[in-house]
Amino acid sequence: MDIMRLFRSPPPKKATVPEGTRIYAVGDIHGRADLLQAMFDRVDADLAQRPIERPIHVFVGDYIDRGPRSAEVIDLLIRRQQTHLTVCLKGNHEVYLCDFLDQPEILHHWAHYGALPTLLSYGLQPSLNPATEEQISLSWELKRRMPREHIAFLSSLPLTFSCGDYFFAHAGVRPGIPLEYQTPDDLLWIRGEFLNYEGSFGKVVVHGHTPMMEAAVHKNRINIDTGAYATGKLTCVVLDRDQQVFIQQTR
Ligand SMILES: [Mn+2]
Repeated sequence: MDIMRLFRSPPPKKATVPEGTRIYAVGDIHGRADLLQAMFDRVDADLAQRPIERPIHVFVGDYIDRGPRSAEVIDLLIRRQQTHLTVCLKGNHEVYLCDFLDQPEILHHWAHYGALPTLLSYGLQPSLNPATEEQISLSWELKRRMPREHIAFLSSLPLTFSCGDYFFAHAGVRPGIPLEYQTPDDLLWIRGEFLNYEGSFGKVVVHGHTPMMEAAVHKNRINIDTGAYATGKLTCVVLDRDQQVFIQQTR
């Protein structure tokens, strides 16, 4: 008898979500309210065509910056939450915006990450390279102009979500560390160590943060960031039982 046969692992089980649940997970939006609205229409059409008991929307963060309509994206997400079961995760860009309200000096860093279009979307008029005094007045002015519900929304975003065999986080996770012990820094910022790792993370990680021309399905992770602000392509992965289907909205 072949003793090794006893130890041979069974064929890998496909990742699933619980029966009756369907997840619509959307990648980095970055101020593209036009693509987000069009994506909602596509999701609504899909739900009308094949209804399901428990549809869950998951957004993997980076709602603002770079693209032109950040404030409007936040509005759309807040409104969507009122009518749909929705999980909005925090992205590294949302951290910058929250921090800026108390620490005007971080604009120095945030500006390199596409902050100026976000400030413009709230009706501010930053110069191209704001010095200390202007940073302080922009921070005050933003606090004055931002709707209360936007501040509440941004400061309450969770870092992770888990459903069935899937785990959702903005950037990814650090290999070798259990999912429940991941640090905010890794969940929001990690790239290389996560992207290059081919082993199991315990669940299939659905993430954004690192833009690709096409969504990428790997054994251990799915990247749904298709660089909407630059490519005009917003991606949603639909997870239903063991199926993974993509909706791509381009403009
Ligand atoms: Mn991003």
